[in-house]
Amino acid sequence: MTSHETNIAAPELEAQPYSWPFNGSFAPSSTALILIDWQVDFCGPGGYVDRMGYDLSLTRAGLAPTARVLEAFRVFGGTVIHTREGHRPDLTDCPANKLWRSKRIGAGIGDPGPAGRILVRGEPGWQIVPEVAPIDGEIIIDKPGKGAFYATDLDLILQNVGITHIVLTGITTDVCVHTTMRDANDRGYECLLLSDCTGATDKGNYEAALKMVTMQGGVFGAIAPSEAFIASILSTRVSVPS
Ligand code: C5J
Repeated sequence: MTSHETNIAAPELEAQPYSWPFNGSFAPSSTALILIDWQVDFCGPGGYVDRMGYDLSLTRAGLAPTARVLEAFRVFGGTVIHTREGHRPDLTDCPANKLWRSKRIGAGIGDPGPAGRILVRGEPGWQIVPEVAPIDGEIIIDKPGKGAFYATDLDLILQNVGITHIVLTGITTDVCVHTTMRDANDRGYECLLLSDCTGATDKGNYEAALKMVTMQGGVFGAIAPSEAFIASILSTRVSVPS
């Protein structure tokens, strides 16, 4: 007996404030795992978040659980999408107010730093950290803003692939993850945020961001620990005669 990949739908899992997904199951063919901005700039030494003086252990906290989810999800066979926040080297895609604010806090976008030019595409700080690096065939979305839909082809890709369910991980919970989740929810995607696979530059903001999702019966979707998600997708693994 050997194990084979299948397109068997995974069963609903325990989540807050409702068992996710609303329609009882989710299939590999229609589910995307989105890994938001796991870049050196947001969780590595010398990057943007580090330069702003925030505690990197908060944004790195979800990295190991996310690596486990990614491994299991690759076996499940769903669509994996990575995002990267960053700007063109000439900064023509960086709004003046975003640039001004970054300089004001001592981490100017485009300024040189230990991880190269801050938040600039192609620089060491802009790279995705090795623990969750993309592999061949996975989709990468480069975005100039906080939300992954703004000024990108993410929605077009999701529609073309036939995605209806989105599972989110990434950093930071209260900024790029929330903006993306809210936008995805408005577009009708059924969203789940994995609570231990995300982090913010402030613990209170992380907790509040999770709580916000669960208000009004799940105003943006649901949250669940990665353990419950992994158990659900691994339950689809069947042994069949080779
Ligand atoms: C921020 C992000 N926090 N990836 N970006 O500026 O959340």
